[in-house]
Amino acid sequence: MKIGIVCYPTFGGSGVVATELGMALANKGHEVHFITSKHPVRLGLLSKNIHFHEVFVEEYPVFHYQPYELALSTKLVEVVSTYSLEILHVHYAIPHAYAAYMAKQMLLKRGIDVKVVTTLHGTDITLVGSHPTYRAAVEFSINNSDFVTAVSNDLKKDTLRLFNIDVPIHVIYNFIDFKQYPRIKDGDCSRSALAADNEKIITHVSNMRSVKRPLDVVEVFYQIQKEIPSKLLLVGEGPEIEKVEYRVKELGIYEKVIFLGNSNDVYKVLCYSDLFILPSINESFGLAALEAMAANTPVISTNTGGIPEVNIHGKTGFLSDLGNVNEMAANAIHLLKNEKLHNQFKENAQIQAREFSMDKILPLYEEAYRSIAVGCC
Ligand code: GMT
Repeated sequence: MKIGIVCYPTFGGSGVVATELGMALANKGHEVHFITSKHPVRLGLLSKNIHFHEVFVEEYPVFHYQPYELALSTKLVEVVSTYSLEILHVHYAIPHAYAAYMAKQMLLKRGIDVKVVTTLHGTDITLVGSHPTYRAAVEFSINNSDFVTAVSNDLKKDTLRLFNIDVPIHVIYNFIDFKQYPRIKDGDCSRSALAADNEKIITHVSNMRSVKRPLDVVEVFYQIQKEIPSKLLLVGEGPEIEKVEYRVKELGIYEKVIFLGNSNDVYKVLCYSDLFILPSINESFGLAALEAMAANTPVISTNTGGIPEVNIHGKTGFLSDLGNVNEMAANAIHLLKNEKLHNQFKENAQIQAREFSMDKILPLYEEAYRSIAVGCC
């Protein structure tokens, strides 16, 4: 099939999922066109089936805000008609689903019926989308998509609670490409560069926004390192990082915390890790936790949003109420001190992650595309 993918090209989970999905579809022989404001960070172009189209917004002094949606919908019209795309798969409702709707209407006037698939990722519903500033437009774009997916049952529930939705929402979980993980085992995992043999490595990966509660990560680690020699690896950049640095210095643990910034090699970092911490206020899914589990890393997390659909309490990690850093630390220490239990959790984590392997999830998207394609059924 010929598929257009629209997403945020940055390090956010929705962009990562969209990019991995597009690359996997291209590997299966589909023609995939990425239509984004910048080259997506995880996108490799080494496939004859992958095309990239940049959405360019002309700066003009009259505009207080540059009209990205207009530029995007114009670009969508151009790409769909030039390459005869059958499907536009937009990730993140704002403004992508809205721009796709506009493009669809313009294309219909030209006799072209492109089908729009909207995937809801979380913050587009729970944090931003339901705000009165955007609510009507988000609701309208969801209701006028040809196929709507949400990345967890919890996000589907939130969407139905926050909006008046009159179309079915199909849950298609996020996925992981296990082909990336064997590479680690081929001798790439030299943890000695980061920690001594007797030290445990605790990891947190996020965009360091307040919804991720990176300060809770520091509080949990502070308690862990008092009991167990350990290092904390922080991967990602974002607005909370300065506060995190300040707190780490204040607690006198600066030499035990390694700030790695943004990374494309998350899977390498995860192969060093003994434990992953995800104390978020909310996660529609928690892709970072899944990536950790795929690399045999148990997860200490909150029990919010869709996280319990991924991280299983007492099996692949432990879940606690939001902000209960004492319990999170106690669970982490319990696991790290008990080698047999820790090894069991590591194994369980990988087994559970395999439920979300790309081989299982990709056909669900292909099935969705086929079910709405023009001429289908
Ligand atoms: O979590 C973020 O800050 C980024 C955000 C995004 O849209 O890129 O992530 C959301 O989508 C991910 C991929 O589907 C999910 O794994 C994250 O849980 C979700 N984030 C939230 O719900 C806060």
